[in-house]
Amino acid sequence: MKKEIVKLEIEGMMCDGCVRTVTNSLKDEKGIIRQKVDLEQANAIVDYDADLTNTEEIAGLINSTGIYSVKRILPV
Ligand SMILES: [Cu+2]
Repeated sequence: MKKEIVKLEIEGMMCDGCVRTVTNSLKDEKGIIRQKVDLEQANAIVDYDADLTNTEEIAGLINSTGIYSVKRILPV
């Protein structure tokens, strides 16, 4: 296990329901350890196991909602 943290800037979140949808897109997915989705900051901080996933895959989970899109992937 190789724990890393990434910040993803997300476009399209308008309310707590959006936060829930984004959270659910990440929760319990392969390699995701913890996710904190913030409406005000329009981002998600994700702890992940770099042995199991990567930042592109994590962004893909959010983009696959079809509603929200990741604008930037930043190291934390
Ligand atoms: Cu919403």
